[in-house]
Amino acid sequence: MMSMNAAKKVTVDRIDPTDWYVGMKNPSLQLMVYGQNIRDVQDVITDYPGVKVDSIVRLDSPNYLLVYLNLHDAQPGTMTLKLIANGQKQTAKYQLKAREMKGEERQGFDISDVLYLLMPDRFASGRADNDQIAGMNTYKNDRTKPSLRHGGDMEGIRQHLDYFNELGVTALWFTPVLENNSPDNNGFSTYHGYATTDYYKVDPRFGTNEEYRQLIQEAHQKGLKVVMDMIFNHCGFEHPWVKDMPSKDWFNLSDWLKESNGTSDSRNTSFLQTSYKLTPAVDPYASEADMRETVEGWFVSTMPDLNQRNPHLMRYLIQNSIWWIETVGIDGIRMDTYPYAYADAMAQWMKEIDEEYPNFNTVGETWVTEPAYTATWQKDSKLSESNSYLKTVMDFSFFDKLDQAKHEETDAWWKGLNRLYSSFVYDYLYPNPSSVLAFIENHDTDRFLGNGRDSLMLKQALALLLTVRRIPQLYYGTEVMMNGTKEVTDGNVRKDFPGGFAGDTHNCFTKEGRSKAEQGMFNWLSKLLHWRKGNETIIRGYQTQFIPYNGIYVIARRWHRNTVLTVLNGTNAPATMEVSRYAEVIGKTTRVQDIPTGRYYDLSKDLELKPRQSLVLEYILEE
Ligand SMILES: [Ca+2]
Ligand SMILES: [Ca+2]
Repeated sequence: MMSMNAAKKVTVDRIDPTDWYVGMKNPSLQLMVYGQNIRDVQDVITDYPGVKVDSIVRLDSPNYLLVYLNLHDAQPGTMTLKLIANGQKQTAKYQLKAREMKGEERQGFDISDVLYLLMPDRFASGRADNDQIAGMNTYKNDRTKPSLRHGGDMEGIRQHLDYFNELGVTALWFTPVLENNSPDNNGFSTYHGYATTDYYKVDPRFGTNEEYRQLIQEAHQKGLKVVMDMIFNHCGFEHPWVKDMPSKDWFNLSDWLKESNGTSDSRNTSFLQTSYKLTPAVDPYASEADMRETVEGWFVSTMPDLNQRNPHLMRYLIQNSIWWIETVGIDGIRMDTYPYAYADAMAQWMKEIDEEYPNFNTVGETWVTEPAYTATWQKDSKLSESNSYLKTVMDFSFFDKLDQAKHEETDAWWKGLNRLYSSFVYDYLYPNPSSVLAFIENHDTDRFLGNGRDSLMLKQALALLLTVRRIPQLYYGTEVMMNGTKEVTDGNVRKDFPGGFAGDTHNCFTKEGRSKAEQGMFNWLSKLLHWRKGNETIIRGYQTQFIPYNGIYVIARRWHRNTVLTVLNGTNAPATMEVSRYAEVIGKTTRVQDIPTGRYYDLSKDLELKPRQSLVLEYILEE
């Protein structure tokens, strides 16, 4: 045993953030210094002009030290920090960079955009040399196994940037790209990236931080925004914080974590899994027991739940999100499992992002199927006691109602498209309905088509999604009718994009490679997407909806006299649209064009619709 007085070896092994930026509105910077016995440091000194050491915070682990700096008057350059401990002096160099642009200049995604969600592992592989990375935890690349890695990467995405332009989407959202160095065994999959093991490093199987930065830069040159998926609720079991916990309250359930001795054994009786129920977060009658289970229970036993009430941890996470904005130039954030984290801490995060980047946007994953729940999470909601500052929430109600409607005939009251009509009624609850993100499928749901290929119903869903007062989000492959359900494995709704991988004989990146049905859907959708770009009626227009009648659901968007009329026959039989019923949005208009097909229709008489037909009619209202 070493005596208490003996000088222990002190090292500086790592500092997070890896570097930082001067000229931020908030001049404060937390450095998390990791190294052997670094807690023994008595003093931190720097003579770099404009930098002051505000405070030093010691945590429970001997190997962490937090140094809070104030960079108020600092210029870009490399500063030297001197850390004095046990009569020894350690020095660390730290780079302060100039910002590429002011925070106000960063423009987030909004209703004028269409997001395209893709999984980097499953979209396209541009390099084979990153499929196996030496020194990482055990994993396999095997494209025949839906739950293992398939080798997709940043370079694969980069090589197909023109494809997104051809399709007509304007923003890309990748599922998490940060390092997930968890072993691919015991049935635990890692390709999806939701178990972060390094908040400052892109997973090397996807590429380097520099490749990510270049990909975003090239996307910007092609008019495409990039949204980064982040997770503050939990990290991966292989994160260094798990084996050497910075402080006792770094994780929820940290006692269990210690008892389990770094192994994920959920049989331990003290383990608490989240109920996956988000109602306690908005329920005025919620019990503390339920609330605790929701927020402190772990998502799964391999993803330790972070305690965002620890202000030092939250500062680390807030800085991390700012660092990625500054370093790679993302245009938005999608926050995973938003309501599973502490609401006050998340609101503080959003408030700070809003102050630094007022035109940036973040969407929180708010997986509740009633608008009355979802709306409370949107910024400035009067329904909530405290402001979340979260600008964009996800409309799972739209997804859910559509999922039910697609199996039903639209009747005279509740069923079929009536469900969508009723869901939009609740828009009065949202402070800003134009900043609500809607989708028909994503990586966590069955594909819209299930195991079928019903293109008529898919067109109805897409026609609605792309014309209503929402930020639309597509999921990769919808445009070529990719299908699948989660029944056997999530991997079946996350299949490889055809043509993205070496040896693919089916190539959906080119017209020639697509089947007739795939090309038909691609064509129809891309016409709608290109038309939607910059369309003022869709971006700013008022929305008027009509109660479904004769099985037909009609929604109008109007901006001055410009009108877009979405007409959906929600039945499996022909139906007649009685034009006079819609006189207030049709007036004396006669000849109108259906955007995705280019066909003309005559509104001077009743419209005969085919089974499940969808029309997106655009015209200038004649009064
Ligand atoms: Ca690869
Ligand atoms: Ca949590």
